[in-house]
Amino acid sequence: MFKTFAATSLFALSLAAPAAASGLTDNFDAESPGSTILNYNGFANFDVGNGTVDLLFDPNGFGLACAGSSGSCVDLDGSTSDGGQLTTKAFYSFNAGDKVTLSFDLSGNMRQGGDDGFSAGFTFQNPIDVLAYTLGGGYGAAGPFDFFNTPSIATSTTIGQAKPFTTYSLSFTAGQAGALKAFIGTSSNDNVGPILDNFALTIAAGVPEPSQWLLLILGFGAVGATMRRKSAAVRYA
Ligand SMILES: [Ca+2]
Ligand SMILES: [Ca+2]
Ligand SMILES: [Ca+2]
Repeated sequence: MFKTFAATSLFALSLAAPAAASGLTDNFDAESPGSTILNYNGFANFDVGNGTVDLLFDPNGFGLACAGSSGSCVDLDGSTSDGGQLTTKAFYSFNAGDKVTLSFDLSGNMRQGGDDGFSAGFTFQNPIDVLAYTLGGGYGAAGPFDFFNTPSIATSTTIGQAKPFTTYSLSFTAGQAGALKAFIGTSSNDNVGPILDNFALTIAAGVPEPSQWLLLILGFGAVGATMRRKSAAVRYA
């Protein structure tokens, strides 16, 4: 019996072992290099939904800059008076305790029409507990906040029309294993939206807190107790 319990514990521990960081980084520079394409929908790593977006190459005829004043970037409000949203094509897996971070560079629209709303966050394949949800960078510091059994989490705010490229970040610790897609979109509907560059989704193995280890150990104990009961039932049947 003890051997079985020890083997179960080792198996569970191996599942909890740190894994290499995963995720997606995309600076959009490989999207049709050299081209500015209105209502672009050929992204390697993103689906476009809720409206349209424009691919911008720097330099372009509109005088719009990408981050670093070179390469390509995205006007989140395309040219159909219906601002769009980029969502990762793939689901990205995470384990319980992993730290998930989404960061991106965003500038104001640099044209007219005033400030623009934008929303960024995550949708989950199945609802999970989101722990220590924290905002940083251009959002200002906020959090940590916990959300339980949630199918998605997002933060919506506005960006000033003339605000230069600023790095925004959202992060949380996963309460359970699962998979997610990350997204960012705008509520701007005048063809003149915030400009996105340097999207980065990072999933890094977390170091369990002492309280989490206690739960893990109690979990193993429960598994052992269940197995002992089962074997006793077999023994006396
Ligand atoms: Ca770029
Ligand atoms: Ca546009
Ligand atoms: Ca706008």
